[in-house]
Amino acid sequence: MSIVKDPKSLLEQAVGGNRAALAKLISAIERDGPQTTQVIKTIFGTASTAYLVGITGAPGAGKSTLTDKLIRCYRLRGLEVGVIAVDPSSPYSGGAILGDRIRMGDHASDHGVYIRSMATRGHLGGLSTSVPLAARALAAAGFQDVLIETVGVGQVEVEVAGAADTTVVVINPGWGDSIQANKAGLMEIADLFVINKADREGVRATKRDIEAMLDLAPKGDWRPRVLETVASLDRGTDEVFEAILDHRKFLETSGKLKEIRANRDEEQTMRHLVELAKVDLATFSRGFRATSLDPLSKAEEVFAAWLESKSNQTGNS
Ligand SMILES: Nc1nc2c(ncn2[C@@H]2O[C@H](COP(=O)(O)OP(=O)(O)OP(=O)(O)O)[C@@H](O)[C@H]2O)c(=O)[nH]1
Ligand SMILES: [Mg+2]
Repeated sequence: MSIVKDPKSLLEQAVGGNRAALAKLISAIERDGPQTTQVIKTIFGTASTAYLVGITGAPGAGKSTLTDKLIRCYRLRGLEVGVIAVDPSSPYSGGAILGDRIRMGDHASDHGVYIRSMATRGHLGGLSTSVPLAARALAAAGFQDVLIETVGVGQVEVEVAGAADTTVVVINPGWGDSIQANKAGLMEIADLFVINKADREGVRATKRDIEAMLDLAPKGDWRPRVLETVASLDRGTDEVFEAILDHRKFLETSGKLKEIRANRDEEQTMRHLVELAKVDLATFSRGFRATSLDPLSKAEEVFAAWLESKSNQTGNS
C-alpha cells in the first residue's frame, strides 16, 4: 500500500492531468486515518466539486450499459466525465467488476473519461462521505461531471442518494413482483426512474405502477420522471441525459443544490467532530474510577466530568 507523503503535490499532479496521481488520491480517500485527513483537507482547500449523478438499481438492471451510453452524451458535448463504480461488498479497490470494464471499454482510451471502482466498506461514513470526496478529487482533475454506479441493496441505495445530486433508479419491466417491500424506499430516493429493458414485456404496467405510487407519495417540488430505455440499443438514453440536466437545473435555480451540498459538508464536519471527541473521551473514560453504575449512567458521569475538566482547562489558560 503506497503512502501519501505529500498530498499537495499529488493533487497538483492530478490537476495537471496525471492519472496515476489521481488514482493515488482516490485510494487515499478509500482508506481511513491521519493521512486521509490530510488528503481531504488538501482537496477541500483547492477544488470545487463535480456534479454527481448516482445510478442505482438491482443487479443486472442495466446500470453499466446505461452509464456507458450516458458517457457518450457527455463526450458529445465536449464534457469530461468521471465514473465511479462502487463495489459495496468488496474491501478492496481496483477489483472492478470485469463486466463494467468491458461495457464501458469503448471509452478506455479516451483521456476525457476516467473510470474507476471504489470500495467503501470500512470507510468512515461509507459511501456518503467517500464518494463526494472522490468527486472533489475528480473535479480538481478536470472532471466536472461524475457518474456513480452502485448496485442498490437497501442501505446502499439510500447512501448513494445521500452522496449524489441527482439519483437515477434503474428498474426493469415486471419490477413489482420482486421488490415489493423496497418500493417505498425507492420513491424517496429517486429523482428519475428509468425502466430499462423496455424491449421486454410489462413496461406499461410497470410505468403505471410507479406513477400511481408517485401520486401517493408526498409531493415535493420535483416530481420524478419515469422514462423507458433499451440501453443495449441506445434507445431512450438521450432523454435520460436531458432529464438529468433538467433536474440539475431545478436544483440550481431553486437553491436546493447549495442546500444539499452545505448539508453534506455539515455532516462531514459533525462526523469528524465526533471522531475527535471520541479519541479524547476514550482516554478520559479509561482514567475514570470504576463504579458500580450501569453503563449509561457511567457514560453520563464520565461526560459531565469530561466537560468539567475541559472548562477547567480553558479557565486556566
Ligand atoms: N434486453 C435487454 N438487455 C439489456 C438492456 N440493457 C442492458 N442489457 C443487458 O443486461 C445485462 C446486464 O447489464 P449491465 O449493464 O451489466 O447491468 P448492471 O445493472 O450494470 O449489472 P451489475 O453491475 O452486475 O449489477 C447485460 O447482458 C446487458 O447487455 C436492455 O435494454 N434490454
Ligand atoms: Mg454494472
